[in-house]
Amino acid sequence: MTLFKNISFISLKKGLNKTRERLVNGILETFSGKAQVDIKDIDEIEEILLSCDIGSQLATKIIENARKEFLKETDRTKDNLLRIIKGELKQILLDGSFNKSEFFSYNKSPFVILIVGVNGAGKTTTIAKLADNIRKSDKSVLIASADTFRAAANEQLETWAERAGVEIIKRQSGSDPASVVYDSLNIAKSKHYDVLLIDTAGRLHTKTNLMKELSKINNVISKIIPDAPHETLLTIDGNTGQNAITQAEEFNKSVSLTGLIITKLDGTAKGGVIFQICASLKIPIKFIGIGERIDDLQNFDSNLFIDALF
Ligand SMILES: Nc1nc2c(ncn2[C@@H]2O[C@H](COP(=O)(O)OP(=O)(O)O)[C@@H](O)[C@H]2O)c(=O)[nH]1
Ligand SMILES: [Mg+2]
Repeated sequence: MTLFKNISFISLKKGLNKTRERLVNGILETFSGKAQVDIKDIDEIEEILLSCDIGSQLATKIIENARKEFLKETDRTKDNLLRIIKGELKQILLDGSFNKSEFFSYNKSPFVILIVGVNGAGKTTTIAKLADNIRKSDKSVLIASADTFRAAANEQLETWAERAGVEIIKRQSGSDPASVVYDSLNIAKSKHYDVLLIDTAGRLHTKTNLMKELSKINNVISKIIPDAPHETLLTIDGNTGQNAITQAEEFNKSVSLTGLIITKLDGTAKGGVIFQICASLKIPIKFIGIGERIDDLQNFDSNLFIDALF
């Protein structure tokens, strides 16, 4: 069953404005005033690719491939070069075949989703957005506020939960997050909620004790529901660059990640990080955040992403 599907091409396009401006307009401007692109000038777009956080390895590969392909073309206009680069970028997303527009689906009740990530990545906001989408698709959703570390976390989640119109389970700050998770799971089970979303405290992947705490939360979950969590999603700030890869690798050691959420793509020209992530990790991108409002979360779809970007 599909949990929900939320893609608006218009919002996606708008959300990717800054990256498009730098990437697409940047490439076109590099060759402005020239009727034909000189093969040797193709190297000049490397800097643009790098400034969008596409990563140096990938940038080199894209340029090499684009040059080879462009050589075979009779049409040497900048528009044709852009078409080739678009094709190269699309291929990167499609090669991560695990990314192919599989909409978020569930077959368990409660379907348990654990959200993890570093501080400020957008976990709480994303949970609210997920909750809103799930509720709108007529499924019941409960939120566990297991960020017991930050005093204001409960309040923040409450405000959001209110906006999304869903219930939340919370405890005093400072209490054991695993116990909030324990209680929430039991409530979700006994009251037959369709989905349980678990918010967690932000933690640096370099802090071993906090990473152990995540493993403990995981153990509590699987003790109550053996095959849960059904999804463990790492939230990554789209401005993170290369560090996104490190974060994913490190978190994956403590909890086995089933997917990624890349947030704040609207606020950055560095949306090229999506390509770097697809090329380096074997973890699917499930959602992207393209704004601060509750409806600014979308399912990630490779084809639509490329089309919106260009
Ligand atoms: N522009 C933009 N801001 C976002 C997005 N997602 C989250 N934020 C903002 O990022 C900040 C941190 O978000 P929060 O959910 O509290 O992060 P957490 O510490 O991981 O729970 C907040 O100001 C959010 O409004 C997004 O997709 N776009
Ligand atoms: Mg939070």
